[in-house]
Amino acid sequence: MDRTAMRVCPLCEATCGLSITLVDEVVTRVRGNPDDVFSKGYLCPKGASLGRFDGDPDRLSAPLVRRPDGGFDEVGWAEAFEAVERGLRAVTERHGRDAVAVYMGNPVIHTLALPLYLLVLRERLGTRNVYSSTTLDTMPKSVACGLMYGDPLAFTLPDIDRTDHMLILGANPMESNGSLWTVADLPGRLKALRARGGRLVVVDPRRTRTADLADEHVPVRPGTDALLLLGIVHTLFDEDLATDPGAGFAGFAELSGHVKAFAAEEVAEACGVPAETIRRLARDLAAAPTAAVYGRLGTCTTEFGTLTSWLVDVVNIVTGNFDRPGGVLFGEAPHATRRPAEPFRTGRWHSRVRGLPEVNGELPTATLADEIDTPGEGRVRALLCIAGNLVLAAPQGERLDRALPELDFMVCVDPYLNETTRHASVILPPPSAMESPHYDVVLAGRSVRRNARFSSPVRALPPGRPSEAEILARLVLIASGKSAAGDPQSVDEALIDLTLRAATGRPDSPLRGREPAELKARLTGDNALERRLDSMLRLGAAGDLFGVRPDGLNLALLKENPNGIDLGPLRPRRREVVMTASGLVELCPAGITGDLHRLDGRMRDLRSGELVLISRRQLKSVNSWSHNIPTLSGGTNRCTLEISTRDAERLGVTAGERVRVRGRGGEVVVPVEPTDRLREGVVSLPYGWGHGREGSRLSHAATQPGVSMNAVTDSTLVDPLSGTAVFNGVPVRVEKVTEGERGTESGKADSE
Ligand SMILES: Nc1nc2c(c(=O)[nH]1)N[C@H]1C(S)=C(S)[C@@H](COP(=O)(O)OP(=O)(O)OC[C@H]3O[C@@H](n4cnc5c(=O)[nH]c(N)nc54)[C@H](O)[C@@H]3O)O[C@H]1N2
Ligand SMILES: Nc1nc2c(c(=O)[nH]1)N[C@H]1C(S)=C(S)[C@@H](COP(=O)(O)OP(=O)(O)OC[C@H]3O[C@@H](n4cnc5c(=O)[nH]c(N)nc54)[C@H](O)[C@@H]3O)O[C@H]1N2
Ligand code: SF4
Ligand SMILES: [Mo]
Repeated sequence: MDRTAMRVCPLCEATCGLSITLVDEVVTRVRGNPDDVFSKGYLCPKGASLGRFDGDPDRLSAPLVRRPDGGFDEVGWAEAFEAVERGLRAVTERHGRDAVAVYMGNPVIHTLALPLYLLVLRERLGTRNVYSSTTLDTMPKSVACGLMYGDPLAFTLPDIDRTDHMLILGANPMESNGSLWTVADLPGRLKALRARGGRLVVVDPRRTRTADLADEHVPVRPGTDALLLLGIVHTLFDEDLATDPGAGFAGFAELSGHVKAFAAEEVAEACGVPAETIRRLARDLAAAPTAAVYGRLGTCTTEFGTLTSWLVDVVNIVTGNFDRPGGVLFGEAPHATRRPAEPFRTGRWHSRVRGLPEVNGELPTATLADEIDTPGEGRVRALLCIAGNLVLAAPQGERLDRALPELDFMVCVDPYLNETTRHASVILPPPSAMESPHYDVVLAGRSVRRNARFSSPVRALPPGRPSEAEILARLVLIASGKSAAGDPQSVDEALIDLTLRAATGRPDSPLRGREPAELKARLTGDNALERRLDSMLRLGAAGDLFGVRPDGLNLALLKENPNGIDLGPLRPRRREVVMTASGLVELCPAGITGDLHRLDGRMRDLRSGELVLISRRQLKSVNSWSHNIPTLSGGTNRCTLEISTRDAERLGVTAGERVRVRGRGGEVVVPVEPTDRLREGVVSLPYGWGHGREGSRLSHAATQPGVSMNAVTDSTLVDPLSGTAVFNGVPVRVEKVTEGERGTESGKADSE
């Protein structure tokens, strides 16, 4: 029987609404849903292949438990949870709670269940060893927002539909579809900006597809954007173009002092960008009626990630484009409630081996291998890896590949037996996205338009198969010292009670004095998780407050509107958002400006002639876990080292010939692809390859394994303020592989 269902795509941050056709419960077709209030029919090749992800025969359908001889047995769910309970308990009893580490990967933000349970899971585990892909990605921006606005999650989003001028640094939204910025059809919206006479400028060492679309492409030297932005701020002051943001802001006068040493003429050589260009970029920003500056991975995952993220918003502020339509605006999730103000600070504890500071309750993933393979008191003995592929994603992943087998116990919540999960003691596979309800708990707050969309499961769960929510709830039970066989819904029930008691108890609450039990009885949803979502929606910024605001949101209303509900454009709301100790936007937090001397030192010490490696993302890849989907691999989606034509000539290599790329973390052998898209001195590898490892079960990916970029990266290189790994601007040596040497693509890690 044919039927069609609506579901929001879980594959990237654009959150496109999809229309999914099923024949006899098999997904046969995926199209953009033209009636979706947010994405209006847009989809990309990955979304169109969602049915292939769903039907991938390599997806695990039952839990796997490691046998003493090293192989895996398929077991029943009860048995798998018992194994987890035993394994984790043995480690905490012998070594204490900090001996259990948890790592949370990128797909967390693309599910409903994971963000809603991970906070409690972390709390119940009671460990300081919390790691996530955030320190491989967005943490510099969080530190900047935490120190400037008091909230590490108060991200500023370019108002793409209303701006006159966009300056993009280190992002390639034409292929990534945007990040820390939920915008469906970003390619179309960037084109619309140009069509209405707006200007697009892209700063990137590589001429990307986004740069192709731009009015101007500035091929900066990798890792020097902070200098370029300082040159811009200096110009704004120097040419009297900087706008004092006035009341509500601290540090404007101080700012001009901090940028003194960074005149465009001073930074030009280090950035590889002429001073006149830097000055013009500043003048253009100041002259535009509205403008928005945006930086992403190429600015975050560099040695100066936090400084750069800070400067992006500094430029937005001093050009008068902060918190205003056409400039940058804070996101606003409909379910969000204002969080209690406690001053943001980092370094409340430090990592054992390298002494790196905690940020937002997490330690840097770049130091997880140290914590596992360095003997001594406090060593990590067990790992819960949830939706993460550490071996391919973390810097110097090959060292983790060697360290993970040293653990006493490792649990993975993951649909695949892949490069990382092959080291697990137990793998708990979540069901397909098609069998999971969806609401974008995290991404709704990063969306360019306020909207609320709920997707019911497209297809029912197979009998006996636990939802991802149930898997997580049972892990929470185990972490709470209870039996995994207990009632998983009790976890949600307890959280609902807590929320409702708080909401009815606060003196300023519109629900003050109401009975929590009465409110609880009004919640709807097919299970406890859905009822918990209903409570969040009702109490949130756009909620119905259990009838106090009758036109507000609740889950039942979202279910009646499968195309979603649009709540309008973003609005200026600095006064609601900012919760620094001073109550002001801090333009010059000491925790950030204190790092300027390090940058100043680097500016004077840039070695030219050294090749540096940057990462690239491919339109048809989803990080490390989509290469098993035949429709998304092959063609242009290959693992090659891009190198500038001049550098290729110098090394005497031509297209397809193999080179050895050697970094501090190790080396790989990979075919080259000479291109005029790259700045001289820069080479680029795609991230997420390196499949075909013994013990993994990714049959198609193994036919085109590629090499892992993170076999080359260096885990000791981090942005010290946020602990974020450096994936862009990694020093490497490249040499032609001589005849007679093994010519196959391969990765090898240095033995340390
Ligand atoms: N060299 C280099 N390294 C990088 C980057 C780079 O640009 N260059 N980028 C970094 C960035 S931005 C990120 S976000 C990280 C990503 O780091 P990770 O999140 O660790 O890696 P992913 O490749 O996204 O792997 C996701 C894992 O989740 C599983 N998965 C998929 N869907 C689900 C689901 O619904 N539930 C569960 N439980 N599991 C699921 C997949 O099978 C896979 O094992 O990598 C970082 N690493
Ligand atoms: N198709 C596809 N889409 C994705 C993903 C995917 O794997 N595939 N992954 C998702 C994830 S997890 C994320 S975090 C986002 C990332 O989203 P983006 O940040 O938009 O994606 P990237 O391709 O990593 O873009 C980084 C850009 O920075 C450039 N760059 C490198 N070094 C520097 C530098 O020093 N300075 C400057 N100015 N530029 C530099 C690179 O050339 C590259 O073009 O994409 C998401 N969307
Ligand atoms: S752009 Fe992102 S959300 Fe939209 S269809 Fe493609 S992968 Fe899915
Ligand atoms: Mo990411």
